[in-house]
Amino acid sequence: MELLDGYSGDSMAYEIVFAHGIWQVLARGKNFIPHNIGVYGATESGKTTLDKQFTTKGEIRELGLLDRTHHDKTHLLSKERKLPSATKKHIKSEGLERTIVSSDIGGHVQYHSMWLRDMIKRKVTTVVIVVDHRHLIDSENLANQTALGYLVRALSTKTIPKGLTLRQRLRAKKYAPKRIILLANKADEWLDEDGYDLWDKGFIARHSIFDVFREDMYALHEVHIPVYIDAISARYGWNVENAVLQGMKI
Ligand SMILES: Nc1nc2c(ncn2[C@@H]2O[C@H](COP(=O)(O)OP(=O)(O)OP(=O)(O)O)[C@@H](O)[C@H]2O)c(=O)[nH]1
Ligand SMILES: [Mg+2]
Repeated sequence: MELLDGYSGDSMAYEIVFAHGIWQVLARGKNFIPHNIGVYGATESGKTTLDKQFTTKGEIRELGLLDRTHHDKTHLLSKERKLPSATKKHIKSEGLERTIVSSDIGGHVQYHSMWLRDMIKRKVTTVVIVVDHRHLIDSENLANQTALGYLVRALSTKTIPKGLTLRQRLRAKKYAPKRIILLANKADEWLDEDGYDLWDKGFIARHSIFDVFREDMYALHEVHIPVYIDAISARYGWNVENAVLQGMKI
């Protein structure tokens, strides 16, 4: 049957299928464009465990004292530390997928300025901050708040860390990540049934684990950086890829 001048129904259907195929290849191709993400947080919050989970899915062995992440000085007399190289990982969940590029930096206080250097050098667009529940166990343990507070102050005041080239310093003045994803890790330890109900309904941000971070989250909104909040268990691979992929949508 002739539908339009020179077009048979068959050839039109063929072209639609062909165009759809190309569209699908292009759409899927976008998922393989590398996104620079930066993963930061206090020591022992679970950043290396998360890095391992991104790399090879499944239960990650318990990491001990010798597994804490440390960085050598650039040379003997220097105060500066060598940044580790970033690696590519492909993450997928519920029809979403992305290729992310991240490095694993330690959380001890002496490494905090490396977070900024890493962010600016690699032009990180998504900052993932990993916290855990230590402040719920001991309200005097402020390590999570110190880590988030450091980043929030640095981003609000456009702090320029040492160890950047002139070009990177100029870039640093305009730099801001597009979004922050705040992940409360070790959910297998602190998320009870009521907490799970909150999470299931999409209201995990109301959980008391996030209360100590609220002022800092509002400060980020003031400088127009949106914050996505979620709970994960990096060790057991619960909600890890989904949380990051959902966070990357804001
Ligand atoms: N229960 C539980 N433990 C976890 C989870 N994620 C990490 N851990 C444990 O938390 C401890 C710290 O994990 P790491 O991944 O080494 O922490 P880190 O943030 O890399 O620490 P630094 O390298 O010092 O910055 C280890 O004993 C991990 O096994 C989790 O989801 N659940
Ligand atoms: Mg580590």
